[in-house]
Amino acid sequence: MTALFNYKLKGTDGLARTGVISTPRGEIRTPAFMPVGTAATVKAMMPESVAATGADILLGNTYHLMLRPGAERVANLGGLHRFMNWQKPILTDSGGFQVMSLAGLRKLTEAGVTFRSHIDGSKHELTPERSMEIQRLLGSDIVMCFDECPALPASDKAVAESMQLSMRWAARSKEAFGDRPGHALFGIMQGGVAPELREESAAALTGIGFDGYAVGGLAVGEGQEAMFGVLDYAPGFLPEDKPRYLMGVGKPDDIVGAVKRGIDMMDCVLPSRSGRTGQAWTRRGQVNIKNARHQDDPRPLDEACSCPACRNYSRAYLHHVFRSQEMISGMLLTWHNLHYYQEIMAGMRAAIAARQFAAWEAAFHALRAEGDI
Ligand code: PRF
Ligand code: ZN
Repeated sequence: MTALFNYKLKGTDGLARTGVISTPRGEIRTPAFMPVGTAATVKAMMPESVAATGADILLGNTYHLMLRPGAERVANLGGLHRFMNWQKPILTDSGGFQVMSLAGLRKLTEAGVTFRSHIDGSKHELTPERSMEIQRLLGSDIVMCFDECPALPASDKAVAESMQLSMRWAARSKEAFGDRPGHALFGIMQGGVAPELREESAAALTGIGFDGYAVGGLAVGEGQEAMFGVLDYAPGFLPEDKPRYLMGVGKPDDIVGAVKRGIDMMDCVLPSRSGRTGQAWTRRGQVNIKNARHQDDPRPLDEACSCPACRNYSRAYLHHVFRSQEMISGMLLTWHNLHYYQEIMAGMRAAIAARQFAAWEAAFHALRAEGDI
């Protein structure tokens, strides 16, 4: 009998991997990019449109949903999938990272973290146990351990102590999660840019045993070179037969570099957030639709893109609706950006399966080097 949740590695090319995660809510083709649906919506997108871009899974946030509308309320309304009308898998982040970046007046102890809501200043507590309970109430398919992530640069001592606290929280998360067939729990590696701390963290997590493993604590100010430096060795500390998730990454070239180094899953607000601020990501790099050079341009954003923004609208129109602050501006650019990100993922999956990743990567970089013309 195959487990309700499992990962099957289908092919490799160098360190890059392609595979499939099977869940009761459907399959996740890896490498996978997860659009961010923080507040039970991928902003400016209907769920069916998100699916049309090729996304197999969304990310939701414990922190935001516990504050508004509240996890118990979502549970009473039938869970997050039903609440937001997204029936495919959902991965939820555990809240600690968002508390540290968004909440006011934080207090961190061995037990967990108390904080004030960034929305109304009300007081709340998150612990590994409460985070597991919230993610269960939401009905999350992939639950993340409750962890802590220091901003970099930080002293070696601070990074080590924070990592060790996260490992104690990982053990408590596993205990509180219990046995939930069809639902997965992922551990989160910490340890900053120190190889020995990354190795210690990976050993602690694999000792506890998880359904998948995240690389946390990156893309927090260290820069791409340092991040790739960690990704040159960190995935190698993790089991080959489980998915590896790089949290909160990133730009298209970050994603390609991460997959090249053995990462299977990623999430980032960038394609959706920048779509709402007039930034488009294309095969030829970044395009700022605000720029006056687009105002008379009848061409699409990207002539090779099959998304609705590129099939049906000119750069001149996209420029006009951005300048006029029309809602359709964020809708079209978000759709395009998410479509482009999913095209990158599909391209990498096919290239890895065909053992053509190096050629695919060279073409990816060559077109970007030409720039937007
Ligand atoms: N931990 C958790 N969520 C995260 C991160 C982390 O380290 C990051 C770091 N890039 C983004 N989101 N739980
Ligand atoms: Zn497009």
